Amino acid sequence: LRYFTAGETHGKCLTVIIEGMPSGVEISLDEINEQLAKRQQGYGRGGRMKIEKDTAEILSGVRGGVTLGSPIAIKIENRDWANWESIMGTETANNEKSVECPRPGHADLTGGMKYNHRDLRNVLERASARETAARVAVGALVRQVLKPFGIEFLSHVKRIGEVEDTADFTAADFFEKVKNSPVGFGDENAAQKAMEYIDKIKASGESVGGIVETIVKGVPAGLGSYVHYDRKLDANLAFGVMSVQAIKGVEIGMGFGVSEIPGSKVHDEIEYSDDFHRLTNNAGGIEGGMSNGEPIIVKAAMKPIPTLYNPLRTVNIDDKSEHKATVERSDVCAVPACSVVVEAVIAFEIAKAFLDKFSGDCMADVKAYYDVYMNRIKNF
Ligand code: EPS
Repeated sequence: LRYFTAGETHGKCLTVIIEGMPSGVEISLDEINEQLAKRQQGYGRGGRMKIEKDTAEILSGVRGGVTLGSPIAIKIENRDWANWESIMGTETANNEKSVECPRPGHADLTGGMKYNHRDLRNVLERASARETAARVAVGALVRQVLKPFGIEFLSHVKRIGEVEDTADFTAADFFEKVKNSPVGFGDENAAQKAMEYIDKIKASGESVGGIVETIVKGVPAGLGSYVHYDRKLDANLAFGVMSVQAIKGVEIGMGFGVSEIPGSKVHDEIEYSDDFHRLTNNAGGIEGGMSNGEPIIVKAAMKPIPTLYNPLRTVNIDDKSEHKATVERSDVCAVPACSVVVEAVIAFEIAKAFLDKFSGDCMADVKAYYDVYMNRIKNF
Protein backbone atom coordinates (compact mmCIF):
# COMPACT_ATOMS: atom_id res chain seq x y z
CA LEU A 1 0.00 0.00 0.00
CA ARG A 2 1.43 3.37 -0.98
CA TYR A 3 0.31 6.83 -2.00
CA PHE A 4 1.50 10.03 -3.63
CA THR A 5 0.10 13.50 -3.12
CA ALA A 6 0.44 16.54 -5.39
CA GLY A 7 -0.81 20.09 -5.14
CA GLU A 8 0.07 23.61 -4.00
CA THR A 9 -1.94 25.36 -1.29
CA HIS A 10 -3.21 28.03 -3.72
CA GLY A 11 -3.03 25.81 -6.79
CA LYS A 12 -6.03 24.38 -8.57
CA CYS A 13 -6.47 21.28 -6.45
CA LEU A 14 -4.88 18.56 -4.37
CA THR A 15 -4.53 15.16 -6.00
CA VAL A 16 -3.69 11.82 -4.49
CA ILE A 17 -3.12 8.36 -5.92
CA ILE A 18 -3.41 5.33 -3.65
CA GLU A 19 -2.04 2.05 -4.93
CA GLY A 20 -2.33 -1.40 -3.40
CA MET A 21 -5.92 -1.42 -2.17
CA PRO A 22 -7.46 -4.87 -2.64
CA SER A 23 -10.59 -5.22 -4.74
CA GLY A 24 -13.96 -5.63 -3.12
CA VAL A 25 -13.66 -2.94 -0.44
CA GLU A 26 -16.90 -1.03 0.01
CA ILE A 27 -16.15 2.68 -0.12
CA SER A 28 -18.24 5.37 1.48
CA LEU A 29 -17.51 8.80 0.04
CA ASP A 30 -19.45 10.31 2.93
CA GLU A 31 -16.95 8.87 5.41
CA ILE A 32 -14.08 10.50 3.48
CA ASN A 33 -15.89 13.84 3.36
CA GLU A 34 -16.74 13.59 7.04
CA GLN A 35 -13.03 13.38 7.90
CA LEU A 36 -12.20 16.23 5.50
CA ALA A 37 -14.83 18.42 7.16
CA LYS A 38 -13.50 17.49 10.59
CA ARG A 39 -9.99 18.58 9.57
CA GLN A 40 -11.35 22.01 8.68
CA GLN A 41 -12.84 22.61 12.10
CA GLY A 42 -11.46 23.58 15.48
CA TYR A 43 -11.16 26.73 17.50
CA GLY A 44 -8.32 28.94 16.31
CA ARG A 45 -8.38 28.25 12.58
CA GLY A 46 -7.93 31.14 10.16
CA GLY A 47 -9.69 32.72 7.19
CA ARG A 48 -8.86 30.05 4.64
CA MET A 49 -11.20 27.52 6.22
CA LYS A 50 -14.09 29.91 5.64
CA ILE A 51 -13.33 29.78 1.91
CA GLU A 52 -12.83 26.04 1.53
CA LYS A 53 -15.39 23.27 1.71
CA ASP A 54 -13.15 20.27 1.22
CA THR A 55 -14.82 17.41 -0.58
CA ALA A 56 -13.26 14.42 -2.29
CA GLU A 57 -13.97 13.41 -5.84
CA ILE A 58 -12.94 9.84 -6.63
CA LEU A 59 -11.66 9.78 -10.21
CA SER A 60 -10.69 6.13 -10.63
CA GLY A 61 -10.24 2.74 -9.04
CA VAL A 62 -13.77 2.54 -7.62
CA ARG A 63 -16.87 1.33 -9.44
CA GLY A 64 -20.34 1.43 -7.93
CA GLY A 65 -18.91 2.17 -4.51
CA VAL A 66 -16.54 -0.84 -4.52
CA THR A 67 -12.75 -0.85 -5.11
CA LEU A 68 -11.50 -2.52 -8.30
CA GLY A 69 -7.96 -3.28 -7.09
CA SER A 70 -6.58 -0.65 -9.46
CA PRO A 71 -4.99 2.65 -8.34
CA ILE A 72 -7.46 5.06 -6.79
CA ALA A 73 -7.17 8.74 -7.70
CA ILE A 74 -8.84 11.40 -5.57
CA LYS A 75 -9.17 15.13 -6.21
CA ILE A 76 -9.88 17.85 -3.67
CA GLU A 77 -10.52 21.26 -5.14
CA ASN A 78 -9.04 24.45 -3.72
CA ARG A 79 -11.85 26.99 -3.82
CA ASP A 80 -9.28 29.70 -3.10
CA TRP A 81 -7.78 28.98 -6.54
CA ALA A 82 -10.26 31.47 -7.98
CA ASN A 83 -8.36 34.21 -6.10
CA TRP A 84 -4.90 32.94 -7.10
CA GLU A 85 -5.26 31.87 -10.70
CA SER A 86 -3.17 34.75 -12.09
CA ILE A 87 -0.45 34.20 -9.45
CA MET A 88 -0.31 30.40 -9.40
CA GLY A 89 -1.22 29.53 -13.01
CA THR A 90 0.76 26.68 -14.51
CA GLU A 91 1.03 28.45 -17.90
CA THR A 92 1.41 32.08 -16.84
CA ALA A 93 1.97 33.44 -13.33
CA ASN A 94 2.71 36.92 -11.97
CA ASN A 95 4.86 37.86 -8.97
CA GLU A 96 2.24 39.92 -7.18
CA LYS A 97 2.55 37.88 -3.99
CA SER A 98 6.25 37.07 -4.06
CA VAL A 99 7.93 36.27 -0.73
CA GLU A 100 11.46 37.46 0.07
CA CYS A 101 11.41 37.43 3.88
CA PRO A 102 11.47 33.82 5.12
CA ARG A 103 9.44 32.92 8.22
CA PRO A 104 11.51 31.42 11.02
CA GLY A 105 10.28 27.88 11.64
CA HIS A 106 8.90 27.38 8.11
CA ALA A 107 10.51 25.63 5.14
CA ASP A 108 10.88 29.01 3.35
CA LEU A 109 14.62 29.74 3.63
CA THR A 110 16.17 26.29 3.38
CA GLY A 111 13.66 25.25 0.73
CA GLY A 112 14.58 28.31 -1.33
CA MET A 113 18.29 27.55 -1.04
CA LYS A 114 17.82 23.89 -1.87
CA TYR A 115 15.54 24.31 -4.91
CA ASN A 116 17.06 27.64 -5.99
CA HIS A 117 13.81 29.59 -5.69
CA ARG A 118 14.27 33.36 -5.34
CA ASP A 119 10.51 33.69 -4.77
CA LEU A 120 9.95 31.78 -1.55
CA ARG A 121 6.26 31.40 -2.44
CA ASN A 122 7.46 28.47 -4.57
CA VAL A 123 8.46 26.75 -1.33
CA LEU A 124 5.61 27.66 0.99
CA GLU A 125 2.95 26.71 -1.53
CA ARG A 126 3.95 23.07 -1.24
CA ALA A 127 5.29 23.02 2.33
CA SER A 128 1.93 24.33 3.62
CA ALA A 129 -0.18 22.06 5.74
CA ARG A 130 -2.91 22.34 3.13
CA GLU A 131 -1.39 19.11 1.78
CA THR A 132 -2.70 17.31 4.85
CA ALA A 133 -6.22 17.44 3.36
CA ALA A 134 -5.01 14.89 0.78
CA ARG A 135 -3.58 12.70 3.52
CA VAL A 136 -6.82 12.82 5.47
CA ALA A 137 -8.59 11.55 2.36
CA VAL A 138 -6.08 8.68 2.14
CA GLY A 139 -6.56 7.77 5.80
CA ALA A 140 -10.34 7.90 5.48
CA LEU A 141 -10.19 5.68 2.40
CA VAL A 142 -7.82 2.99 3.66
CA ARG A 143 -9.50 2.65 7.05
CA GLN A 144 -12.48 1.25 5.14
CA VAL A 145 -10.38 -1.88 4.56
CA LEU A 146 -9.97 -2.21 8.32
CA LYS A 147 -13.55 -1.50 9.32
CA PRO A 148 -14.93 -5.02 8.60
CA PHE A 149 -12.24 -6.36 10.97
CA GLY A 150 -13.40 -4.16 13.83
CA ILE A 151 -10.36 -1.86 13.81
CA GLU A 152 -11.34 1.64 14.90
CA PHE A 153 -9.52 4.93 15.43
CA LEU A 154 -10.18 7.48 18.16
CA SER A 155 -8.35 10.77 18.65
CA HIS A 156 -8.36 13.71 20.99
CA VAL A 157 -6.34 16.77 21.88
CA LYS A 158 -4.39 16.44 25.13
CA ARG A 159 -2.81 19.85 25.33
CA ILE A 160 -3.02 23.30 23.77
CA GLY A 161 -0.13 25.45 24.91
CA GLU A 162 -0.26 25.71 28.69
CA VAL A 163 -3.73 24.09 29.01
CA GLU A 164 -3.83 20.31 29.50
CA ASP A 165 -6.85 18.01 29.30
CA THR A 166 -6.29 15.54 32.14
CA ALA A 167 -9.62 13.67 31.68
CA ASP A 168 -9.37 9.88 31.34
CA PHE A 169 -10.01 8.76 27.77
CA THR A 170 -11.34 5.40 28.93
CA ALA A 171 -14.37 7.13 30.54
CA ALA A 172 -17.63 6.09 28.84
CA ASP A 173 -18.61 9.43 27.31
CA PHE A 174 -15.11 10.83 26.73
CA PHE A 175 -15.07 10.62 22.93
CA GLU A 176 -18.65 11.85 22.69
CA LYS A 177 -17.50 15.00 24.47
CA VAL A 178 -14.42 15.24 22.25
CA LYS A 179 -16.69 15.13 19.20
CA ASN A 180 -18.61 18.16 20.42
CA SER A 181 -15.61 20.09 21.71
CA PRO A 182 -14.27 22.97 19.57
CA VAL A 183 -10.77 22.11 20.83
CA GLY A 184 -11.06 18.31 20.81
CA PHE A 185 -10.90 18.00 24.62
CA GLY A 186 -12.87 15.50 26.73
CA ASP A 187 -13.07 17.85 29.72
CA GLU A 188 -15.40 20.81 29.20
CA ASN A 189 -13.76 23.06 31.80
CA ALA A 190 -10.32 22.50 30.34
CA ALA A 191 -11.79 23.14 26.87
CA GLN A 192 -13.13 26.50 28.04
CA LYS A 193 -9.70 27.41 29.41
CA ALA A 194 -8.06 26.33 26.16
CA MET A 195 -10.36 28.60 24.11
CA GLU A 196 -9.63 31.55 26.37
CA TYR A 197 -5.95 30.77 26.01
CA ILE A 198 -6.24 30.71 22.20
CA ASP A 199 -8.00 34.11 22.31
CA LYS A 200 -5.13 35.50 24.39
CA ILE A 201 -2.56 34.05 22.02
CA LYS A 202 -4.38 35.51 19.03
CA ALA A 203 -4.62 38.96 20.61
CA SER A 204 -0.87 38.99 21.14
CA GLY A 205 -0.14 38.10 17.50
CA GLU A 206 1.17 34.68 18.52
CA SER A 207 0.43 31.08 17.53
CA VAL A 208 0.26 27.95 19.68
CA GLY A 209 0.89 24.21 19.38
CA GLY A 210 -0.13 21.22 21.46
CA ILE A 211 -0.31 17.46 21.91
CA VAL A 212 -2.69 15.08 20.17
CA GLU A 213 -3.33 11.42 20.93
CA THR A 214 -4.68 8.61 18.76
CA ILE A 215 -5.94 5.28 20.07
CA VAL A 216 -6.38 2.34 17.71
CA LYS A 217 -8.62 -0.46 18.92
CA GLY A 218 -9.09 -3.94 17.55
CA VAL A 219 -5.63 -4.38 16.02
CA PRO A 220 -4.71 -8.09 16.14
CA ALA A 221 -1.43 -9.14 17.72
CA GLY A 222 1.34 -9.56 15.16
CA LEU A 223 1.23 -6.57 12.79
CA GLY A 224 4.77 -5.38 12.06
CA SER A 225 7.76 -7.54 12.92
CA TYR A 226 10.76 -7.88 15.22
CA VAL A 227 12.92 -9.49 12.51
CA HIS A 228 13.93 -6.39 10.56
CA TYR A 229 14.16 -2.65 11.33
CA ASP A 230 11.96 -1.41 8.52
CA ARG A 231 9.15 -3.79 9.36
CA LYS A 232 8.76 -2.56 12.93
CA LEU A 233 5.27 -1.14 13.42
CA ASP A 234 6.33 1.52 15.94
CA ALA A 235 9.09 2.71 13.58
CA ASN A 236 6.61 3.05 10.72
CA LEU A 237 4.04 4.82 12.88
CA ALA A 238 6.70 7.28 14.06
CA PHE A 239 7.76 7.85 10.45
CA GLY A 240 4.19 8.55 9.35
CA VAL A 241 3.46 10.88 12.24
CA MET A 242 6.77 12.77 11.98
CA SER A 243 6.07 13.35 8.29
CA VAL A 244 3.07 15.53 9.20
CA GLN A 245 3.81 19.25 8.94
CA ALA A 246 4.71 20.88 12.29
CA ILE A 247 5.17 17.63 14.26
CA LYS A 248 8.24 17.74 16.49
CA GLY A 249 7.79 14.71 18.74
CA VAL A 250 6.17 11.28 18.79
CA GLU A 251 5.57 9.01 21.77
CA ILE A 252 4.20 5.48 21.86
CA GLY A 253 2.46 4.41 25.04
CA MET A 254 4.32 5.75 28.05
CA GLY A 255 6.82 7.32 25.66
CA PHE A 256 9.53 9.43 27.30
CA GLY A 257 8.06 8.48 30.68
CA VAL A 258 9.78 5.06 30.45
CA SER A 259 13.09 6.76 31.19
CA GLU A 260 11.99 7.94 34.63
CA ILE A 261 10.79 4.84 36.52
CA PRO A 262 11.99 1.26 37.16
CA GLY A 263 11.29 -1.65 34.82
CA SER A 264 8.65 -3.27 37.04
CA LYS A 265 6.54 -0.11 36.68
CA VAL A 266 7.02 0.10 32.93
CA HIS A 267 6.49 -3.40 31.57
CA ASP A 268 2.97 -4.76 31.25
CA GLU A 269 2.36 -8.08 33.03
CA ILE A 270 0.80 -10.90 31.02
CA GLU A 271 -2.36 -12.76 31.95
CA TYR A 272 -4.30 -15.58 30.32
CA SER A 273 -8.08 -15.92 30.45
CA ASP A 274 -9.60 -17.04 27.12
CA ASP A 275 -6.72 -15.24 25.42
CA PHE A 276 -3.40 -13.58 26.26
CA HIS A 277 -3.62 -10.00 27.40
CA ARG A 278 -1.69 -7.41 29.41
CA LEU A 279 -2.71 -6.07 32.82
CA THR A 280 -1.58 -2.55 31.85
CA ASN A 281 -0.76 -0.90 28.52
CA ASN A 282 2.32 1.24 29.10
CA ALA A 283 3.82 -0.18 25.90
CA GLY A 284 1.00 1.48 23.95
CA GLY A 285 0.07 -1.79 22.24
CA ILE A 286 3.48 -2.41 20.67
CA GLU A 287 6.29 -4.70 21.84
CA GLY A 288 9.26 -5.78 19.73
CA GLY A 289 8.01 -3.73 16.80
CA MET A 290 4.74 -5.70 16.73
CA SER A 291 1.20 -4.97 17.80
CA ASN A 292 0.48 -7.09 20.90
CA GLY A 293 -3.32 -7.00 20.73
CA GLU A 294 -3.76 -4.11 23.19
CA PRO A 295 -4.93 -0.69 21.94
CA ILE A 296 -2.19 1.19 20.10
CA ILE A 297 -1.60 4.60 21.65
CA VAL A 298 0.39 7.31 19.87
CA LYS A 299 0.98 10.88 21.00
CA ALA A 300 2.36 13.66 18.82
CA ALA A 301 3.60 17.15 19.65
CA MET A 302 2.76 19.93 17.21
CA LYS A 303 4.79 23.12 17.23
CA PRO A 304 3.08 26.52 16.94
CA ILE A 305 2.44 27.44 13.28
CA PRO A 306 5.39 29.57 12.08
CA THR A 307 3.31 32.40 10.64
CA LEU A 308 3.05 35.00 13.40
CA TYR A 309 0.89 38.10 13.07
CA ASN A 310 3.49 39.72 15.30
CA PRO A 311 6.35 38.47 13.14
CA LEU A 312 9.86 37.45 14.18
CA ARG A 313 13.08 38.92 12.82
CA THR A 314 14.48 37.59 9.60
CA VAL A 315 16.55 38.68 6.61
CA ASN A 316 15.40 39.74 3.13
CA ILE A 317 17.03 37.21 0.78
CA ASP A 318 17.54 39.83 -1.98
CA ASP A 319 19.27 42.76 -0.22
CA LYS A 320 20.14 40.86 3.01
CA SER A 321 18.59 43.64 5.10
CA GLU A 322 17.05 42.95 8.49
CA HIS A 323 13.29 42.52 8.23
CA LYS A 324 10.20 41.20 9.90
CA ALA A 325 9.04 37.84 8.53
CA THR A 326 6.33 37.77 5.89
CA VAL A 327 2.82 37.55 7.32
CA GLU A 328 0.88 35.00 5.33
CA ARG A 329 -2.74 34.37 6.34
CA SER A 330 -2.67 31.46 8.75
CA ASP A 331 -4.17 29.71 11.77
CA VAL A 332 -3.53 30.73 15.39
CA CYS A 333 -4.10 27.14 16.54
CA ALA A 334 -4.51 24.09 14.32
CA VAL A 335 -4.09 21.41 16.99
CA PRO A 336 -7.67 19.99 16.68
CA ALA A 337 -7.10 19.70 12.90
CA CYS A 338 -3.74 18.07 13.57
CA SER A 339 -5.45 15.31 15.56
CA VAL A 340 -7.51 14.43 12.46
CA VAL A 341 -4.36 14.38 10.31
CA VAL A 342 -2.33 12.30 12.76
CA GLU A 343 -5.21 9.81 12.99
CA ALA A 344 -5.23 9.61 9.17
CA VAL A 345 -1.50 8.87 8.82
CA ILE A 346 -1.78 6.29 11.60
CA ALA A 347 -4.72 4.70 9.77
CA PHE A 348 -2.51 4.48 6.67
CA GLU A 349 0.39 2.82 8.54
CA ILE A 350 -1.95 0.34 10.26
CA ALA A 351 -3.68 -0.47 6.95
CA LYS A 352 -0.28 -0.95 5.31
CA ALA A 353 0.92 -3.30 8.07
CA PHE A 354 -2.45 -5.11 7.98
CA LEU A 355 -2.27 -5.68 4.22
CA ASP A 356 1.39 -6.74 4.48
CA LYS A 357 0.35 -9.39 7.00
CA PHE A 358 -2.94 -10.45 5.39
CA SER A 359 -1.90 -9.81 1.84
CA GLY A 360 -4.49 -10.48 -0.85
CA ASP A 361 -5.64 -9.00 -4.15
CA CYS A 362 -9.27 -9.13 -3.12
CA MET A 363 -11.05 -8.67 0.20
CA ALA A 364 -12.18 -12.32 0.17
CA ASP A 365 -8.52 -13.46 0.27
CA VAL A 366 -7.60 -10.90 2.93
CA LYS A 367 -10.50 -12.10 5.05
CA ALA A 368 -9.57 -15.77 4.53
CA TYR A 369 -5.95 -15.18 5.66
CA TYR A 370 -7.17 -13.12 8.59
CA ASP A 371 -9.53 -15.88 9.78
CA VAL A 372 -6.88 -18.61 9.48
CA TYR A 373 -4.37 -16.54 11.43
CA MET A 374 -6.81 -15.44 14.14
CA ASN A 375 -7.89 -19.04 14.63
CA ARG A 376 -4.31 -20.20 14.94
CA ILE A 377 -3.26 -17.60 17.50
CA LYS A 378 -6.45 -18.14 19.49
CA ASN A 379 -5.24 -21.67 20.13
CA PHE A 380 -1.61 -20.71 20.75
C1 EPS B 1 -4.23 25.11 5.35
C2 EPS B 1 -4.39 26.09 4.46
C3 EPS B 1 -3.47 27.22 4.43
C4 EPS B 1 -2.98 27.57 5.82
C5 EPS B 1 -2.45 26.40 6.60
C6 EPS B 1 -3.12 25.11 6.31
O1 EPS B 1 -4.19 28.23 3.85
P1 EPS B 1 -3.68 29.72 3.52
O2 EPS B 1 -2.18 29.67 3.45
O3 EPS B 1 -4.32 30.05 2.23
O4 EPS B 1 -4.21 30.52 4.67
O5 EPS B 1 -4.03 28.11 6.58
O6 EPS B 1 -1.10 26.28 6.28
C7 EPS B 1 -0.18 26.52 7.25
C8 EPS B 1 -0.46 26.48 8.50
C9 EPS B 1 1.15 26.83 6.80
O7 EPS B 1 2.03 27.04 7.67
O8 EPS B 1 1.38 26.88 5.63
C10 EPS B 1 -5.14 23.96 5.41
O9 EPS B 1 -5.95 23.71 4.49
O10 EPS B 1 -5.07 23.24 6.42
